[in-house]
Amino acid sequence: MRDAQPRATFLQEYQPPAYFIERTELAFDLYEDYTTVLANLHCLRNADSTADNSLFLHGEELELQSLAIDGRPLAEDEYQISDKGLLIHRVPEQFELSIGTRILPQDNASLEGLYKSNKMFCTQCEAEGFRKITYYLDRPDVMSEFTVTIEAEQARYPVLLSNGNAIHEESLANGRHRVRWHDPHPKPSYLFALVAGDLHYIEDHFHTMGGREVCLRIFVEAKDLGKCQHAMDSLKKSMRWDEEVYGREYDLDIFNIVAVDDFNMGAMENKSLNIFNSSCVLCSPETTTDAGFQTVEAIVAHEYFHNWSGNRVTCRDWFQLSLKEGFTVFRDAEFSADMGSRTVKRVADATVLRSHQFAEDAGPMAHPVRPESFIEISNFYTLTVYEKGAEVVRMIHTLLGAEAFRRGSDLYFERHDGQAVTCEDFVRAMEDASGVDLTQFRRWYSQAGTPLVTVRDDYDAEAERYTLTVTQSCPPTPGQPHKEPMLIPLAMGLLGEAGNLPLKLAGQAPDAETADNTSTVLLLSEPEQHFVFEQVRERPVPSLLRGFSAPVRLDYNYSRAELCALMSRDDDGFVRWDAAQQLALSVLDEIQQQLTDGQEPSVDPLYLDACASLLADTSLDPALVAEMLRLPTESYLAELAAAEGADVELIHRAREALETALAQHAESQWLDAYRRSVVNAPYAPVAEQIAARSLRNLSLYYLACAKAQHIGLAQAQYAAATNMTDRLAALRVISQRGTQQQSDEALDSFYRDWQHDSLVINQWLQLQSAMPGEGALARVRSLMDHEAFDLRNPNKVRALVAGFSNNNSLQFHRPDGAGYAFLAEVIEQLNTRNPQIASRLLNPLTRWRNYRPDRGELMKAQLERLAALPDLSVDVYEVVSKSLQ
Ligand code: 0A1
Ligand code: ZN
Repeated sequence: MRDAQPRATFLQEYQPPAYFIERTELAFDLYEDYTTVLANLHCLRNADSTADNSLFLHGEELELQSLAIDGRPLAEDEYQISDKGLLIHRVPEQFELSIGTRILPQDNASLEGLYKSNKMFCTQCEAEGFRKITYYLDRPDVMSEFTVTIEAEQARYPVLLSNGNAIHEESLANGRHRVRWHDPHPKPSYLFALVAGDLHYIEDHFHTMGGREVCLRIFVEAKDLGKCQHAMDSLKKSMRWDEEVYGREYDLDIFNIVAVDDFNMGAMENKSLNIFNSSCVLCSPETTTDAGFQTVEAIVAHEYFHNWSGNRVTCRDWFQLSLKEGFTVFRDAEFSADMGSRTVKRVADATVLRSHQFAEDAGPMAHPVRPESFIEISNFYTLTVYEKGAEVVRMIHTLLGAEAFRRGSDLYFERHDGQAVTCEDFVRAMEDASGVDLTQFRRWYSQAGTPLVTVRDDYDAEAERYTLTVTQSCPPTPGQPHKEPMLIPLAMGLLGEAGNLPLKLAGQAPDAETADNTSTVLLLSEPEQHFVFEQVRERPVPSLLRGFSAPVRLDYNYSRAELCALMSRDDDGFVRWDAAQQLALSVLDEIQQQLTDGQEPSVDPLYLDACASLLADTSLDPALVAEMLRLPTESYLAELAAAEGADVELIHRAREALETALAQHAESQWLDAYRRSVVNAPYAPVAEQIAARSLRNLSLYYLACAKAQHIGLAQAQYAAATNMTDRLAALRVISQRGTQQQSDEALDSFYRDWQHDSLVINQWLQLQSAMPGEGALARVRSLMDHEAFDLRNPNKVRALVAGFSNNNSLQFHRPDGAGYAFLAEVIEQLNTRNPQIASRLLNPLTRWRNYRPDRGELMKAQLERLAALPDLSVDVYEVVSKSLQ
């Protein structure tokens, strides 16, 4: 057990800084066994502060070598050092503070601060990593103009980068060289970046709308130069899109991206020097799947968009994280929707939200989009802050309409350029620009939990009146036992026999904006409300939560026939997909009941026929068809069953039964879809091709479920594949559905072909982590000893370990608890080395209350074992202790 319990930080305790740092001059001397950092900080007392004249600077794992104010070295009794930082007892109103520190980046496995990845030096400072570089006011509301000098051995580190513009370069006599960078835009320390290495780059240019010529470079290791083009194309598209849709122009003459292999997250928006996890920037058709191409495009865009939503206007404190992340995720989602298929993107986002964010909202780590307290901020880079935060911005967009939303965004950037602000400032700008009152809406920022919207209806045939009764509630979450009603935009329509019906809401003029008047947005603000539609000539099927207009659970008692109607005929793509999902869930429920009663499962032919005709309908978008026919995952089904205690075996058996029935019932349609969706053109990551491959590869999977002999199709596809999407899809089918021998042969041959490419091998690891059968855990354990695995590399840990615990439900939840023990072992190994990754791995164990007591207790036992570790990191402590409360 830890000696002292880590303390929480509270939003309510926010105090403005007592000092500002107007200018920051840093000098780095990089060596193989240590690095020295000399910081000259030009400090100024904050005239508004009532604090005393002491100065506390954050600092961790630093060796102080010198300390002076205005050139005068401080005596030992003038300051005090702790494991959290440096306290100087008395400082003047305005002064230059010089601090010399020594750090050990080569030993830094936490990947926060300055560290080494392969042979290069790089940094990660968000959220609180800068304090591992030097003593500093490491908080986002202290913004400073940075000048950075980097000195290193020229042969090993020919490229030396930091933020802004290079203003000086010189070779030194001793084989070393020096480069100085200046960033004219004041920024908080979390946006500082430094890179030193033997890097190569591709270069391009962008003409901004204001006539500026920007030099764009992507820096990578020499072997990866051929994999940068898609990221460069994505960057240029993002820059243009931000100009066209938000009127935002880039503000420097250079924009650099660097790829590093060891990185805790996807990428980081450091001013003009974005650092990327190599998995989120490198791609080529031979090595990267369609999903990989889409990820690169989305993350390049996300980081670029942060230049305005995050950097020019940043966060006052870390409780406001969603100010930049929610808004930026909304921006990148809209960008992706514009670049590809809007409906498919919406379905993908809704799936993540429902299967993972709703679970977070219902679990022990539940927190509002703007949390009120945290122990370790790294634990709050969550789906709630990012994805639900984006949904909150999307709802503002829906409530205001596109034009007023854009006025709000313009006002926000104009009012707050160069400032560190709050979510409240964002909402106020939206209100001021639109005149829409968002008072009640603000609860989305402060209340945790997923609202439940229940809809009941009544049709009066004689009066041709259709009434919807809508109630809302929100379950209690830790620290929030009681919730107030939210303002929820519920987009909807009514489906009749011949299509969607025109809407006439009692007491309201027809909606002028929708030409055909078949869609509207109901505003839910009360615990219960009635909406009356008039001149409804037939009993309609309500088409609810169109476009997933709010991050809520929806409850309406659809019959299966009604779901089939929505699935095949509704105007809204999202509702069609959702109906298919609801139908599958209802059929799965029935199968579970049959299995529980000891019966042979029999699948409702209504469902099977609906799927078969969907598959046969060539007028539909194949990507949407594929998404509609993909069954919910076992972990999502377990979340849904949480209230009664999920039974993993039952869920697995039911899902397998449905998969087999669907495969066999529609075998000829699957075969037909497989044959007709072949792409003959050269590979391109464009919506049309991606859609075809998606349906084709799903068909291949179902065919293999239908009959063992169809493995031959997968083997043929594997042998003939010219891109990684088709190759990996075939390998997945062979490894999951083939015989042991077929599977071993294919996996071995894949390894032989791709062992030189670490990112490809990560996909191979991930695929194996999800392989079925009782040997799964032993396979994962032995892969941890494989030459291709490296515990220091977060991508490999995610692929193999998180891949197993998240995607291999049945084997992770083995009855003997060995899956849980394995995960806890890995967490223990990473606890002190890389606390952020250790803490993220805990996620599946935090759900222990969702399972039957036999499994739940075994999961809990592992959390208790971790809680008792002597050197528990703050990151792991927070998640473990909250999970056990
Ligand atoms: N701001 C980055 C995400 C990020 C957060 C923390 C990191 O290290 C702990 C790294 C990156 C983004 O939203 O892309
Ligand atoms: Zn971000």
